[in-house]
Amino acid sequence: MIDGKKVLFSGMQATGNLTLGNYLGALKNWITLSDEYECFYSVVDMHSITVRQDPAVLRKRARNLLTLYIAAGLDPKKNCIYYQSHASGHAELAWILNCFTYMGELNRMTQFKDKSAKHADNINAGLFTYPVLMAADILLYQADVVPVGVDQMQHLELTRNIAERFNNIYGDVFTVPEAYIGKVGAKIMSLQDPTKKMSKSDENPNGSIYLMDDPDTIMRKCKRAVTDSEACIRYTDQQPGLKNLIDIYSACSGCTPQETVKAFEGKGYGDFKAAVGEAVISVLKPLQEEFDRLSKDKAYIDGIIKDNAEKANYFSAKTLRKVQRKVGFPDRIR
Ligand code: ATP
Ligand code: LTN
Repeated sequence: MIDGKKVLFSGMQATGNLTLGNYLGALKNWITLSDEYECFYSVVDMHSITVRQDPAVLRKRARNLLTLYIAAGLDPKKNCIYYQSHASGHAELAWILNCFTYMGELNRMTQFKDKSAKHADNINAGLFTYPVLMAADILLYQADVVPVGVDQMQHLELTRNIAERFNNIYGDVFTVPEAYIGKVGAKIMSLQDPTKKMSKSDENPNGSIYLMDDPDTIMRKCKRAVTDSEACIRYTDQQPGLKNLIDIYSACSGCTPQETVKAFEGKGYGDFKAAVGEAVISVLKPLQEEFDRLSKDKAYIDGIIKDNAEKANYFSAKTLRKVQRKVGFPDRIR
């Protein structure tokens, strides 16, 4: 609890350009929840270097991502929007938690398996212990709730297990966090292969709608989305491409999938795809305009970065000192 409010933590990696999946699965829920909780939204740049990065590109992307959090509607005066690498407690707590995490647990993580298959020439220890750094992110702020897409559930379960293990040994040190998964949009699929999740690292750019895509590109991608030959608008697993478009439309226009199906009853796929395109454009256009405006205001963004790094360090140090004392590190002499 901070000032009587429960705490929320979430983060995104600054790798690649954000997709509509990232927005509907995560960012959009962050905004909905931000009034209710004391929120920490991190640009997790330390996680990004588990795969090789060009330093200049990473720096640029991290700043764009931080700006995008604000452009999407998160108030940086109320929410702590900051770079993970600016709060040294993340790395310090991650080290301690590494000593409370088993190799067997990390070996089971599907994201590790996927990423090591994808980056077979660089299976580094950081990629393996990635979930422990994520646990440290969350536990450092005593987060009650963590809004993420479905793909992060396994990491969140591990975080809960580590917290409970630590608490069983040392008493109630960590809040055990809950995942928050949105009702619609928790797993947006590729427009070209609806069995795969829409991902910023997909090689086929037509599978993903990027948050910075212009209206023509968005419309073209929606119209070319893979569907089926049933020619009937239904929300079923047997029509995964169409189901995904219904999810996208519903999440963008704020209705349920059932309402969407009803609204398009008897319509052809062509009409529906165009409506999906329009719905996506109407969500992304204001976001893009705000992003352009904020990007030009260097002093404002720099101020946010500085103030929020201080705030993150202030709150994270509290937990870190407590943990250090519990495990037996000597007190500091002041
Ligand atoms: P990468 O392709 O580089 O692994 P990613 O697109 O999966 O990246 P992350 O940075 O890992 O994105 O995810 C940021 C947030 O967006 C997480 O909460 C994740 O669960 C959510 N997310 C990512 N892709 C989707 C998707 N297709 N649908 C819904 N949520 C998603
Ligand atoms: N692993 C997440 C990003 C991430 C995160 C976090 C999300 C790192 N630390 C803490 C929620 C809470 C991902 O790949 N999407």
